[in-house]
Amino acid sequence: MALAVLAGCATVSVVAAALAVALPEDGGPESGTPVLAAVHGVDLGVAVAVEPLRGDDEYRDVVTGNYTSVTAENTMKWEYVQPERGRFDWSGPDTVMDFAERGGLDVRGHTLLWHNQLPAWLEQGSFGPQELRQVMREHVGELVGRYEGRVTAWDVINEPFTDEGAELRENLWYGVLGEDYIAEALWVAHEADPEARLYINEFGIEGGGAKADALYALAEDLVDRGVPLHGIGFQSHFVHGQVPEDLASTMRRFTDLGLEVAVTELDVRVPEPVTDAELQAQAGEYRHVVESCLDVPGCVGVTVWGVGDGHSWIPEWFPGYTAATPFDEEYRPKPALEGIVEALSRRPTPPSSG
Ligand code: 9MR
Repeated sequence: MALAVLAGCATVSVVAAALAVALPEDGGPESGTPVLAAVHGVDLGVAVAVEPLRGDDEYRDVVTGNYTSVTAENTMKWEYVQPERGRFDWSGPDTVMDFAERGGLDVRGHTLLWHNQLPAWLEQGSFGPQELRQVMREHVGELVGRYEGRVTAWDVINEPFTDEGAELRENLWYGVLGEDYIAEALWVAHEADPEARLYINEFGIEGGGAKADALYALAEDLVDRGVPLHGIGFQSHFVHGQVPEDLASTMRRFTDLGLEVAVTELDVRVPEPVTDAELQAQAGEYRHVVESCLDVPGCVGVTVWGVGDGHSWIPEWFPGYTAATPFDEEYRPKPALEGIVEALSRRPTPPSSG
């Protein structure tokens, strides 16, 4: 997005220019968050699902009115894109791409190599290294190549470490190809779209600790070897009351390696029953996460995981928790949105002070 050139500019004239750039022709955004994000040169993104993008006007309006980028929540995952070997289904990914391009939104591609949401033929197949390498090349080449030049960043590697630990996860790729599956996939994605920013996306690293240290060591090694790794995604699936204070310092470790970082899947789940006081406190947590990103010059954006509480993965995966996103089930803005606005309303940092 051309808005990146606005990063860090503090003068009134540049803010006015940002307003001119970012305001859609059909009227101003409800909350002004796209304009505010543009002033800081960051993306404010949201994960989207295909069905409501096709059939729910309100859903679409929340996205275009409040966000500057989208991530496909599920439809670019392997099980949907290549449900049978050699048969690619582009209907879902094309819906997301077309919607984004019509609305002038950036797209984050999610995700290429992961241990979840694999089609049965792949998960249950038995592949030797040569064939699995070929399967990986075909899939990554087809998917990344189809949208070459249209996807800002790809989560090439998703959740490479074990849930709690600092060991590489023994997924399909690791089991057959060994640790270097990570570098290989990054190279293949880079060949398919040399402009796309290529990420490792992980959870449980946001506040530092052994897993963050292990990811740092991996990233440092890849950078030293000249592998095309450009960014680290901080998924940021938080529990209310447990959002790490020192998010910015963890991000800075990675930007000091010359990488960019992004908050890629932010939500803050609250135990039921949810009180107004908790929603107010949650607003402070959303504010803190966005402020942390703005505090780090190499942080390029924050993506929220779900357009509203009615489209969030949380109630299904964490029974007893809810209210994790900035809009409620009726798409009414919640205090969390105000938290984001407050964070983005501060004066942009001039680039020289970064
Ligand atoms: O939000 C996604 C949910 O709809 C799916 O059922 C789930 C399947 O594993 O994946 C969710 O998205 C995940 C993302 O792709 C990777 N990081 C964790 C997210 C939440 O599980």
